[in-house]
Amino acid sequence: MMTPMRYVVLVLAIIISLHFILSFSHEEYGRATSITHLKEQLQGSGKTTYESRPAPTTDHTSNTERANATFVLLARNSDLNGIVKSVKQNEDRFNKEYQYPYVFLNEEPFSDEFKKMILEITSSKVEFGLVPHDHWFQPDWIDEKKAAESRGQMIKDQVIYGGSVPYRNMCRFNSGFFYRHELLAKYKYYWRIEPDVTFFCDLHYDPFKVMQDGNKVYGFTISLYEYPKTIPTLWDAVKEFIGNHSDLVAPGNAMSFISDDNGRTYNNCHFWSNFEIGDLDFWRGEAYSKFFDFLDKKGGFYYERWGDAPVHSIGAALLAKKEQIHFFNDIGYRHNPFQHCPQGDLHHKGKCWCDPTDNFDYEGYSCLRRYDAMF
Ligand SMILES: Nc1nc2c(ncn2[C@@H]2O[C@H](COP(=O)(O)OP(=O)(O)OP(=O)(O)O)[C@@H](O)[C@H]2O)c(=O)[nH]1
Ligand SMILES: [Mg+2]
Repeated sequence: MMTPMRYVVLVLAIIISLHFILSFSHEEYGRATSITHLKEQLQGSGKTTYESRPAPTTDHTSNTERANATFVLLARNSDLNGIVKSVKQNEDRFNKEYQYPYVFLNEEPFSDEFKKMILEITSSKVEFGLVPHDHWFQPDWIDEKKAAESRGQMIKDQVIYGGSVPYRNMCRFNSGFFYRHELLAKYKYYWRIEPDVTFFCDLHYDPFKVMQDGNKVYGFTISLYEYPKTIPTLWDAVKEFIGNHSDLVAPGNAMSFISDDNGRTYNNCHFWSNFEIGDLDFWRGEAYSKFFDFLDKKGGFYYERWGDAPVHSIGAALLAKKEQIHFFNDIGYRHNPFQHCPQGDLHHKGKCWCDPTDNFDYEGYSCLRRYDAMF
């Protein structure tokens, strides 16, 4: 006869044996029930800066086929409607096939509503990150009196966003900090997406693979002239940098895209950075890091209103070979008030829904001709 105590011991022994058998035979079970995992569950993940949803288990494409890449979206909670429009189109035109992950960044925590809406419209892995304070806000060493005077003058001169400090924080963050965020550390390529943009065409290939296979560092769809009033001393700073660091300037670079007199003056051409597909390692590398630090110390992000578009464009044009900058001609794209609408065969292939006659490529204010002329 077995006493009740013996029953309890027997049942416990069976449960423990089953646990060990399952731990060895089923990797997922072992991971889920490991002491470390249970400890993490009790304590939280230990990361205070972000929350995330893991990659889907029904991944259509194997990791070996995909590039090491992510979408990056900097946004405020109030940008939710515009962000949802952009992400939904990105999913429909491209990403539902590939399921590349998303990283959302904000200097304030994302609201539950924001996170819920995003998770509704993609089944990809999504991470929500907080921008570290020092990567966002105006540094203490900036002379606020001087900065305020400049903002006042720009308001008088009706410079767009001329009076805005948050806009300047955003431009500086995008110029020199986004690629250092811990959530991006594991990725090599990124695709920047903004609120309220339009993707017109179906993409039948993986642009990240184009970057990877062609050793590209920067991809664009629209290029145009910067407002000179936002960057009065930027080119002087760039020339000083080139003078001090000629070794960092790439041979065969794209100087002729940004200067018509071999570097004496800036022609204000830049790639429109609200769309970017780029190599994070290029921004994180020695040449661009030194370039950004040098510009940052000049204070022009606050004393003027240097944008991330000219800063990225000049950096890519000078510190990479011109062939490493790629025009994504078949990506139909709009960020108000301009759009790139693929022409002819490309329009047909992508089943694009933009009006081919509404195309910025060779309008007077576009810089695409200068890009074409390099090749
Ligand atoms: N978290 C956060 N994101 C911002 C802030 N300002 C701008 N952004 C984001 O930064 C990107 C660029 O800002 P936009 O306001 O679109 O700037 P823009 O493209 O020059 O101007 P628009 O013509 O208004 O689109 C977008 O992804 C915005 O959502 C801010 O203060 N905080
Ligand atoms: Mg925008």
